[in-house]
Amino acid sequence: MWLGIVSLFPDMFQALDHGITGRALKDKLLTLAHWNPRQFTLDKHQTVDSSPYGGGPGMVMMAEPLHKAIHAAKQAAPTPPLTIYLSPQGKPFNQAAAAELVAQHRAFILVSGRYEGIDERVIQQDIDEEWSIGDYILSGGELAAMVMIDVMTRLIPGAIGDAESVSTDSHTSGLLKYPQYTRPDCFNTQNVPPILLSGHHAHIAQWRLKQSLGRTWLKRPDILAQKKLSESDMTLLTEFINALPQK
Ligand code: 4G4
Repeated sequence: MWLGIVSLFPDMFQALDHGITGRALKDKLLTLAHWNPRQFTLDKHQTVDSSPYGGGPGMVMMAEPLHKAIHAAKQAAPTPPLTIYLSPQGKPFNQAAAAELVAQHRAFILVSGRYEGIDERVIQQDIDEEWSIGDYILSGGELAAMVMIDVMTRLIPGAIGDAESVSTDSHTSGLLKYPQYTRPDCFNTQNVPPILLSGHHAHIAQWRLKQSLGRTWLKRPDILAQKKLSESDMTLLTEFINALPQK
């Protein structure tokens, strides 16, 4: 997956040199290329921001350096790219959106805004889609772009080892993850659920599904409402609810 990044702070993306994204970069499953609007001013001391027309607080990223940076990124893309702007006004980005974007097998350009945002004419002329990673305000689009890159990289075939596994991830199944335990089997008087030590793989899978259904019912009823439950799912969930300690 090729990603062109347009940002005033390209060094921030070094955070991706670690862990799963770092390995995907090393293995060339992921390629990042950077364009800094600062490099597209007429001289390097010229500004990339200016006061908003109509007045008001803060500054706005000027159209020309940003447009030139996006244009250069588009020229360098290996295939016609989808150009994405990260903003609080965007469509809500989630696991399903990430899967659909990765399934497009496109090159992507991610535009990260700073200050109070970018000149609207750049959005109209250069941006294909506007996405938001959640209902909160960040100081810049870089962290939002890195969140998108991290989520999407995990969905590239081969980027995640068998040991890590996408298919049992929370949100891939539409359910929250079951509780997990590792050594020792007793910690500060608390034991690991005995079923997990039983070696009965079918029973363990059923216990985990019951926990996933129960936790989703308890913690994220909004997600559970989106999901079609089978007869056996309903039975497991009912057993989970009936086994809860009485309030
Ligand atoms: C565009 C307009 C994305 C971009 C204004 C970016 C939150 C998200 C920015 C701004 C962002 C998100 C500086 C307010 C950069 N904040 N929720 N900030 N601001 O995806």
